[in-house]
Amino acid sequence: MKNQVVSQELSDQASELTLDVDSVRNDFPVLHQEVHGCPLVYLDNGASSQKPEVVIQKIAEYYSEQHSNVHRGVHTLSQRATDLYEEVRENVRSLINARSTREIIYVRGTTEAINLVAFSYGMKNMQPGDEILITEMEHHSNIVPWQLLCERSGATLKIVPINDQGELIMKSYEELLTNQTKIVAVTHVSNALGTVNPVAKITEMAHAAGAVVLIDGAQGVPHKPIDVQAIGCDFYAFSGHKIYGPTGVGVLYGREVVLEEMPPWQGGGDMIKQVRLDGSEYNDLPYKFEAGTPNIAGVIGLGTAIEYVMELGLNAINKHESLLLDYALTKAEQQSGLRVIGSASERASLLSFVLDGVHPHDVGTVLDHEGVAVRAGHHCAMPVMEHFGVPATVRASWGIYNTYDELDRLFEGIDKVQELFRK
Ligand code: C6P
Repeated sequence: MKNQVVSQELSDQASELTLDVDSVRNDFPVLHQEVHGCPLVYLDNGASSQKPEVVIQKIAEYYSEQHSNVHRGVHTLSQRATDLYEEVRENVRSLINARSTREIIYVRGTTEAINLVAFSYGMKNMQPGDEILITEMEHHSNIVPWQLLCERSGATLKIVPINDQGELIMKSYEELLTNQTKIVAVTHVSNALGTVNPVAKITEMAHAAGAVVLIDGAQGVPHKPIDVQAIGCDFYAFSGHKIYGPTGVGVLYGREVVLEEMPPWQGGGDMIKQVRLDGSEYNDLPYKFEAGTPNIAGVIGLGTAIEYVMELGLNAINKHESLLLDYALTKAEQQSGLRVIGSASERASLLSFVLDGVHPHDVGTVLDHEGVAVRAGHHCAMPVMEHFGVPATVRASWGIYNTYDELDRLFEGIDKVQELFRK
């Protein structure tokens, strides 16, 4: 009997770690098309992932049958829309293991989430002499809002450098972290290098120095289980469109005690309890930070996307994508004239590279003619490009529906590029 129980547990674990990729692919209509006469290989998931039929249908159903504004009407449709919209907060809470749905704020995406923190928390708490610590591997969305905050508050921006593997230099982090540091903002996973940062350790050290911590989770949430309580961070930001949900919607998680002390960022409908001409009383969390008519359809679509990935299992997704990473790295090593940019010991599901003598944009264009979609450019991470002395890289980034065969197609495409530019 005991053996039976043990083997059931093992088989549960095994099934949790297996993705039925063929079946997943069938869920995504956009994948089944040709580009330039070749079957599409979509390897630009870091920029935005594709949407499963259930998400597309949910949004169509919402607009066909349930649409109205939320929190504003006593009529049936408004109540239905409000219920659907509010139920998603629980999906998000459970996805990232927040304590309460009061800690889940709907925003337009990661960029808006970071700006909200910079201008609400930042403008209230930052003064000349205070410091904000970010890293050299940040996306522009986690650089520019802090630069703007520094300009407006007189605070100073400090940068934790990276090494040539594309890892944070933790010794420098330790040295730069002082009692003047008030905010630490760091990416969970680098979109340009794939580096996975030790965010729990970073948070623990920042808290010991008295700073609050924002984690940019844009490239974290789609690829691995996230537990904001285990990380201990004060804020965690992510975008719906990278986790198989719609564009124009995202989430800011904030610790309730921190959010409570923050002033509203934008004013308007829904974020108030009482408005008088001589002053207003603000709404409770999370509505205090949700001014105006929100992206209702987007939130509802995001809820379905979250159900979809949670059903597949984030551990299974992570395992699948790690196997593809191992495969891609082995192929990259065998490809002469290819230099991988970033070789951190902990990496997520992307390969950033340059080819000798060929501009990344040309690589991207030739690959597109082979039906392979990758991103070529600075990936909104110009300081990373500067560190590695390249103007741009080619980035192949994969997700739940990508296969070994597709990585083969990528490398066949790279062979073609090299042949073409050798002549
Ligand atoms: N990176 C990429 O191709 P938005 O645009 O708000 O959804 O996400 C911004 C953002 C913030 N942080 C990181 C680490 C990101 O990767 C992104 C988006 C895309 O890499 C588009 S530039």
